Amino acid sequence: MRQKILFATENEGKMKEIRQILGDMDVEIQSLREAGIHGDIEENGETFEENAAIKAREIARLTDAIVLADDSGLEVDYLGKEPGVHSARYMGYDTSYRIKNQSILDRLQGVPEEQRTARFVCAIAAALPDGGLLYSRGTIEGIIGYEERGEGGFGYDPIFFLPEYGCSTAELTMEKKNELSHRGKALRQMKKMLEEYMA
Ligand code: ITT
Repeated sequence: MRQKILFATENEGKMKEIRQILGDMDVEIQSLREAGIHGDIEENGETFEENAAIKAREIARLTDAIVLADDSGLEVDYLGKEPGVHSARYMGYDTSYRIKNQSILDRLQGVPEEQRTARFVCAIAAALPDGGLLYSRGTIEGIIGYEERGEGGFGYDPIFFLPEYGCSTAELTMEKKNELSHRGKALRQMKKMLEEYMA
């Protein structure tokens, strides 16, 4: 039987990026929705790694599959690395990203470019059927822009600007974003570790 990987996320934006990178593995990849699992998990860890492990472990109790989870977020240096691990909860889970993004732009009003540095961070944890855990991490450095730009990606992408590319991550194709992004880097590392584990 083909090995199954369950990705413990309810974020459809993440799931699309994940499929593009892991899609060529010889495994079946399922989202929580596809597996019919609704995980209401308290992400109360203090680091991305802790939260990724909490999600992966919690869902692994419900399945025999390898369970992967991504915990990620935006660190804005001028805001003391907030929203960080609170990125999804910032101003409330259900608040639209138009409003969340505008709030960050407002809090950085008048702040010069050299102090607008920020990064996306992604930690991925894999809970293995033998009880083991694997971790990977990726980051991408950028600056907080001056307005929302682009329709691609999700979340904070429209305000995350890459000076060397002259655009926000919401203006990149998904292929290009995956090549450069925190999630792309963490997923490629994890893919290698899983291929070794399954060999
Ligand atoms: P799951 O826990 O179900 O995976 P979530 O959206 O709650 O979904 P996180 O707790 O990991 O996920 O929060 C990550 C948040 O960080 C996400 O909701 C975005 O606001 C932001 N984020 C992470 N990666 C991003 C990216 O590539 N582009 C834009 N925003 C991103």
